[in-house]
Amino acid sequence: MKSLNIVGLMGGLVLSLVCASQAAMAKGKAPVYNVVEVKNGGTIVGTVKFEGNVPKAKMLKIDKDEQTCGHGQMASEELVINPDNMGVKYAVVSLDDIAEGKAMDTAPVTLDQKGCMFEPHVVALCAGTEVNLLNSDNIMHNLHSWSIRNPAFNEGVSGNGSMVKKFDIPEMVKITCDVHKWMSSYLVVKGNPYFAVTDADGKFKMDNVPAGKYAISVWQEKLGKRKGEVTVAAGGEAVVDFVYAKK
Ligand SMILES: [Cu+2]
Repeated sequence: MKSLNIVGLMGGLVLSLVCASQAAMAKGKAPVYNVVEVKNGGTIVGTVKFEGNVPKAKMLKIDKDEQTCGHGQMASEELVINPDNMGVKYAVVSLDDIAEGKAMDTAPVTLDQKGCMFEPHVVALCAGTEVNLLNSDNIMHNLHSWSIRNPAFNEGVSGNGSMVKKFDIPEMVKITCDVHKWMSSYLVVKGNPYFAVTDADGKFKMDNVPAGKYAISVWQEKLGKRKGEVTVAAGGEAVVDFVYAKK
């Protein structure tokens, strides 16, 4: 899984992507990020797509609290590919090495437990953001954070209850419900505000990016990480299309 496809050019912007293997990726700490006034920033738009036959969705076996959770099976959201355009949903695209730019958005975000699934399946947020962890069901759920850098927790949450947790350190945090083993989600905590989660068509957008050349990467829980580069012109729009190619 090495190849990374390119990419369109728009507005005279030069854009290139490089290949990188997962093994070669350094796992260093997030660099220091400085907030500055961004004048005439650019935009990065693009898609994350899958190449090859769309795999059948993994089915989750529902065997508990069936009155609320439903009977039988539900499709896992660990890999959601749109068969119409091959877009990959819930991939996180980010500029992890950017040194300065727009302010961090730390408005609270929400992760719900609804119908015995986490909603949404992936939430990306700036470090320092509070997460409203909701239970919209009328049964007990649990919130188990598999965090290492942020304080871990493993707490029950009663029917229609909620709790608030703050994540101060960049980290990828898997969240599970230990009552219902099929339930999982990811909170992706970032050290700068330049990230986006792809939509159901695999599309993403980042705005107010200072002109410059940046490393850009995408992560998806089943497909892994891919790296590229992007050059953003002042006031311009750069297009980056990631493709998870067949092995
Ligand atoms: Cu649960």
